[in-house]
Amino acid sequence: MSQTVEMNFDGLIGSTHNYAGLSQGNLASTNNAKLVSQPRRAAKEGLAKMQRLHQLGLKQGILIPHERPHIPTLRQLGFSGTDQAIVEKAHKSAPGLLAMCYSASSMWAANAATVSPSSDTADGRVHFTPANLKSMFHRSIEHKMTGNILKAIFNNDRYFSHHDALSGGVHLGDEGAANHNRLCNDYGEQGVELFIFGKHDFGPARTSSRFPARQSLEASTAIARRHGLSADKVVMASQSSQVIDAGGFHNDVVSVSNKNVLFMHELAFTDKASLFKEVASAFGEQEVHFIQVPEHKVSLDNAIKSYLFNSQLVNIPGTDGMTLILPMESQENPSVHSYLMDLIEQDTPIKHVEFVDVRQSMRNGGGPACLRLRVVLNEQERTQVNPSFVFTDELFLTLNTWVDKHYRDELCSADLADPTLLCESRAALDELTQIMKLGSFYEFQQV
Ligand code: SUG
Repeated sequence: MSQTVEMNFDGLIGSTHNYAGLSQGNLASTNNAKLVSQPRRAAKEGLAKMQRLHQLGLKQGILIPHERPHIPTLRQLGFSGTDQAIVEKAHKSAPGLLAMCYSASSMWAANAATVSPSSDTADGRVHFTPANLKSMFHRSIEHKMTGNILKAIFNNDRYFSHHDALSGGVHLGDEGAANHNRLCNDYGEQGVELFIFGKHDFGPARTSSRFPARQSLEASTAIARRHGLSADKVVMASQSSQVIDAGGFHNDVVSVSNKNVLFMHELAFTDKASLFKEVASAFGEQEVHFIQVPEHKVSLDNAIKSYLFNSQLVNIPGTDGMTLILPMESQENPSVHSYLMDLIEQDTPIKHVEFVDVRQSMRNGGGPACLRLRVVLNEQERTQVNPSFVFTDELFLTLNTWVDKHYRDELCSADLADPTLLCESRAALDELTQIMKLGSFYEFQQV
């Protein structure tokens, strides 16, 4: 039995979780703009998902929320005075900007970074590139803190290599692991890294463009290069414009992989035939399974509404076959549910389904897979992971109590004007750094 496993690091949902309608092309985000959010419930749903996967015997970790509202961004954009005064002034003159600085969007850990396991990289270290997330302002302010968190968790240069987010002006948009799948026979063996892009920076423009494409080919190529991946083990595939224009703003809304399985909607990629050929050739002798969901069984529309593919495809220890961990919305969608019931009876590696409730995140377009960052680690590398970020039953209880103490039941857009929300958010994070034994980690603690 291989001792190399996939560890999932989930984003702990921050206390300012709200619906601001910030992401054009993400239908849930725009359709639910200004809805009243429930931060306490959101954080507890996220913790319950982590606890479930932990109970199932999977290795689970946690990423901490970023400080929000992010006052340094507002200061940089010309607001001055006390932190409370800045919130009040920004609310009056630039409420949209304030909402962006309040977003708890770092919860979607699949967008935190691209990670290449040590068995794929030239120097035998695990490589991390935080995503620059430059296509959405509210997300573009995440990468520095994300990098700091990853360095705090994987704090040993001998095993881990941390890159800065890609720069490149308006070019090189990178959204991290949400557009990255890895196929392998066994986690510990060299795998094929599949990067999916929605646009060319320095090539032909997209022909149709109802919604923006976020990931560029040039960004994906740069990451493959910096991570030292072998050229014959990298596949670049184009996400179909039809998917992006239907609301599939990241590839993890239309495909998910685990080991030698790629589970996907039949319309997910621009050129499926080439993709299959390239992956099979990079994969070598071994078998690779492409499980395609046909449009006549589950329409793209239903796939995007239900987040069928934004699921975690996992191997649960002691269970034969793979398990799909799906959002409740997939259980409630008749065509998706009936497809799933049929799927597990077929001759494919997917044998089980399980549904989790992450509705608060779903309303902003974030399903189970968005909430997690996959990090493949061998036994030695796991000994180097900062234990504060490893999920345990005890941490589950501690964080539930912490959420109960600090999070509001509800938040509406008018609440963002209330400077006491800033104080509450900081009090929560201050205590969190004590729980996680991080010292003065956040910028507000360092002034
Ligand atoms: O970037 N939503 C996120 C959802 C990210 C989902 N991640 C993956 N598919 N991997 C986004 O669009 C909405 C925030 C708001 O509207 O308040 C938001 O940022």
